[in-house]
Amino acid sequence: MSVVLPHPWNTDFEWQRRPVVPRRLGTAEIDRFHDEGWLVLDDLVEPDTIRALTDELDEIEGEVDELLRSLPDERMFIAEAGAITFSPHAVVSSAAARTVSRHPAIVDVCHDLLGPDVRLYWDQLVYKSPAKPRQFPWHQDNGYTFVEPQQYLTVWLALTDTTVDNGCPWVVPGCHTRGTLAHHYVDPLGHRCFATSDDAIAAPVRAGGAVVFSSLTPHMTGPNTTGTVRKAYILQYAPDGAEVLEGKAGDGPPTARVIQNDPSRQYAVLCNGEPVVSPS
Ligand SMILES: O=C(O)CCC(=O)C(=O)O
Repeated sequence: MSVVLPHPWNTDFEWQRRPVVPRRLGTAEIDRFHDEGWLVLDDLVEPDTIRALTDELDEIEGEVDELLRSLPDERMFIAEAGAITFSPHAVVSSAAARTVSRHPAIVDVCHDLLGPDVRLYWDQLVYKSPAKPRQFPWHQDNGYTFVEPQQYLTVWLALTDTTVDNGCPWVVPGCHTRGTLAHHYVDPLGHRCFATSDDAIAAPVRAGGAVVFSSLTPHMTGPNTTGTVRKAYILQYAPDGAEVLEGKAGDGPPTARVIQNDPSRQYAVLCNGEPVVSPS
């Protein structure tokens, strides 16, 4: 990996670790998350729940795929039919997605790794098709949209068994403590903080398990070289009060700060340490 500069808005980042009485994770797992920036959690969500979620997400993805196929080059930004499709905010239309976003095991992981007051910040399905195999390049989630606090949590929930061959995540451990790194757009693949890393670790996970990592953990997914679609549902959780910084990073300071509390999709899942059972 060549020298990677910090993102221009990342001037005084310090990794935060709060004391916690854990609900789901062991202390060794919590230590490992803070040291390395990621964990694989097997069997987080039950098979029936994954099946119900996948049925609803498949319908949403079908519409996205149809839309992409109607466009020139069958693509929009980094989404391309036959390669990789994204659909944000499934919780707005899918009851199964809303249920999973408040799944007790996931909320307990948020409690253990983020704190007592947490909102869903973002959710999206990401399906990787084998027709046009491609890498999704190395990036930090906070390299796409700059959120403060920079340190939030991504739960990459596998809907199908994911392997190196079908495009499971890879991570670089330990970089998260530097805060957000500078990213560059590589067309048509996406924003990238570096091209390769000698420290990369593959994180295969079975359906119902999740790769849980920091918004500051560099990760990528490899090409899907199998005969079937790899399906994931990504849930991102942030401390209550998190803001998106708007503006163009190279052009000076942010032009606006936008609080992330849209009640239709950025609802609280933990309030004063207690799970919130319905959107508020
Ligand atoms: O699931 C994938 O293939 C990559 C998705 C990803 O890393 C992201 O959306 O940040």
